[in-house]
Amino acid sequence: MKVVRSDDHRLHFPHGELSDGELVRPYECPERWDHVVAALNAAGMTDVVEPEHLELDLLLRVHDPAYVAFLRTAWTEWEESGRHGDMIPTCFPTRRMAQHEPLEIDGRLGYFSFAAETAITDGTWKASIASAAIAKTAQKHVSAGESAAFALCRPPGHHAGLDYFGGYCFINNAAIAAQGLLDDGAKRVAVLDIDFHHGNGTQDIFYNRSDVFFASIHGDPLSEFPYFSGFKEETGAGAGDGATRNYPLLPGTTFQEWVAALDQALREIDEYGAEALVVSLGVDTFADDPISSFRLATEDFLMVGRRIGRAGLPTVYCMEGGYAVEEIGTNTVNVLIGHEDASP
Ligand code: SP5
Ligand code: ZN
Repeated sequence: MKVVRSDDHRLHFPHGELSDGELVRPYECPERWDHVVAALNAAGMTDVVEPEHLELDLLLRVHDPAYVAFLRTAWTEWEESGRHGDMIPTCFPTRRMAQHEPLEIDGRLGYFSFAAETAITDGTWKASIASAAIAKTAQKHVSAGESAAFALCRPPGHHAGLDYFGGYCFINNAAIAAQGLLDDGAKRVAVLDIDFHHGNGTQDIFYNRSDVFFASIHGDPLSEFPYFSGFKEETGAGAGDGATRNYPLLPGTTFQEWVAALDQALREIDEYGAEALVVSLGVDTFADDPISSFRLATEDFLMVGRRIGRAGLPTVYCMEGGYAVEEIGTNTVNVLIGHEDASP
């Protein structure tokens, strides 16, 4: 399968992440990418493609124009107002408060985000655009007839909503891929989100739409980030009623329990009649992940890919989370190898 990647991800690396009351080295770090590339090379998956240029208009297919404008100029505004540290939001609108977009950059920073663990830094916009271009390019190959492609996105995307960033995500790469599949002819597309965390951003973007089915398997939001979405009763609204499915699972979930949810999600994607699939591929479900609580083992990821491959749908894999840096490569590539083994 084609692998799309770019070195531009290195432009995004904030100095710290607010975690457990301290500013720590970000879990979402550039070495994650290096380990995935090393594992791809070791597995002989070397059909590498450079990303195409991304038309900014495409961002507006899945994000709000005011949010895109904010993200594009945020760092410049910050510097011009005399700040030099990373942009860490400190004040958020809560229930009933988000009525006016503030004029001042601190206010705008909080208005367009939902979590303070994610900072914007000098190269964040460029890296995020490059990451989205990677998803777009992988999608183009699949729309042109490839059975699968892997978008090695960094920063990840599935927590980025219509008009907000957070959870290490700025632009929703999986949403870009799903929209691209539709624009290039698919009538119905499914996004299967197997990252440990609920894909709140992807859900937000497609919640009212019937042309994208969204299914997410994740840590129960009552105890896991992003805390406020991913509950079972969230099933879509309006035209999208019934086109969202959430499988929250308890901390400590084993592969056997997890895979039962996967099989159910795949059945529902089949019943929906998806013509193409986007997989938000996070491997933070791994037992030794430092910020997550499921118990998948390295070998299990082979089985994950086989099951997805058996669905027989043209598939775009987008890299999301996974913070056990030493193992992220093998775990990710195992999914891709499993997929190739199984796909018809
Ligand atoms: C793409 C993705 O996987 N984003 C995840 C963002 C999670 N950010 C907040 C995590 C808080 C975890 N706190 C546990 C710290 C362990 N000492
Ligand atoms: Zn995650």
